[in-house]
Order: sequence, then C-alpha cells, then structure tokens
Amino acid sequence: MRDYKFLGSFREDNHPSHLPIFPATVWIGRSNSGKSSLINAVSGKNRLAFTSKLPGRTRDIVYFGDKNSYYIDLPGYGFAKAGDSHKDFWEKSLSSFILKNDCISMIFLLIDSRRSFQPLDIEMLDWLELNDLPYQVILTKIDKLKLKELERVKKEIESLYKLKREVLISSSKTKKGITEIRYAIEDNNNLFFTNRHQ
Ligand SMILES: Nc1nc2c(ncn2[C@@H]2O[C@H](COP(=O)(O)OP(=O)(O)OP(=O)(O)O)[C@@H](O)[C@H]2O)c(=O)[nH]1
Ligand SMILES: [Mg+2]
Repeated sequence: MRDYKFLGSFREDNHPSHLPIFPATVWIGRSNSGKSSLINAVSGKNRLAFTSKLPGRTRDIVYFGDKNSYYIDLPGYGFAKAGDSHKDFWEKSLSSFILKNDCISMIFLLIDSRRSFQPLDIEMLDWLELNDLPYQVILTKIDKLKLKELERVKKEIESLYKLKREVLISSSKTKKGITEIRYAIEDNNNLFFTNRHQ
C-alpha cells in the first residue's frame, strides 16, 4: 500500500512550486462531511489528517504525498460560523487553486449520506461541471444509514444529476467502500501519467 506522509499546509492559491508535478486526488465537500477521516481511512493511517467533531477543522490546503502522488485536503465549505471571510476564501483562493493546479487527477466531492445534496453542494457541482473538471461523488458515513435508505439516497442523486462517474459509497468507521476508492485512485493516477506522456 502507498505510504502517505504530511508534506505541508499552504495558503497560496497555487500548487507549491517546490513540489513536483504528480497526480493529486483532491478531497472537497461541506465542513464535517468526513474528508479528513476518509483520507485517513484510504491511506490506512489513523492520524494523518486532523479530524474533528467541530466543523471547520481544516483551515489550510494540506498536502500529503508518497513517492509519486498526492492527496490534497481542502477546507470544507458551508461552515456557518466562519462567515463571509471563509466563503470569500473558498470562492477566491480555493477555486483558483483548483483551476490553476496542473496536478489534479480527480476531485472527490464528499457528501454526507444522511444529508444528501445541500444548496452549496449543488453550487459546487455546477461549478465543477461549468469548468469541466474531473470529479466523482462519494457518499460518506454510510454506517449511519440502513441499506434501504442508502439505496434511496444513491438513486436520488444519480437520477437528479447526469453524473459522468458512478457514485461511490464509504464509511471511514467500518471501512466499507475504502478498497474501491483506493482502486479508483490508482486508475485515475495511471490515466494522469498516460495523458501527460502522450
Ligand atoms: N459514523 C461516522 N462518522 C464519521 C465518518 N467519517 C467522519 N465521521 C465523523 O464526522 C466528523 C467530521 O469528520 P472530519 O473528517 O473531520 O470532516 P471534514 O470534512 O474533514 O471537516 P472539515 O475539516 O471541518 O471540513 C468527525 O466527528 C468524524 O469522526 C464515518 O464514516 N462514520
Ligand atoms: Mg477536515
């Protein structure tokens, strides 16, 4: 398995110039949707990314890396207490970070399965579509739902949006869906290298 390490946390709206161009998996979603927890589950390291019960834990652009790939943990959006300055930060710095970054192999858009899509998630989806960015939806915290309920949420999302990629499911607690996410990351990264060498 890949061995990810903390590389640093940044506030610049660009890929850090000292880091080589490798494929990066970017994790975005509402505050508290489970981004940092999922990074830990997928990397198999309990305390790689900081997690918290309180929303707004991740404040910087955090890079983790192994020998030839990255995970990028982004601050969540929709954090009520953070107010306008946080929304500005998202809209200006983080959106330009995503648009300017040549490393992105996939953006995982995390949605808390109990909450389904909220207005800000829809804004994010529209923005990803508008900018023709590669993204895939992952439903998180599925241990909190009964199987029937999960099927309903998944169907609802799939029927509402013409998503190009299947909706993945995950639980950082029970580790359900984690292997599939690891495979998806390997595929995305291989594709990134293939495309770059064409
Ligand atoms: N039951 C359950 N709880 C989870 C799961 N994933 C995350 N949580 C909990 O949800 C809370 C938020 O998780 P984080 O991983 O810190 O969320 P985040 O999206 O990184 O949040 P921000 O950094 O604030 O944007 C924590 O209390 C986690 O323990 C899961 O799969 N199942
Ligand atoms: Mg976080």
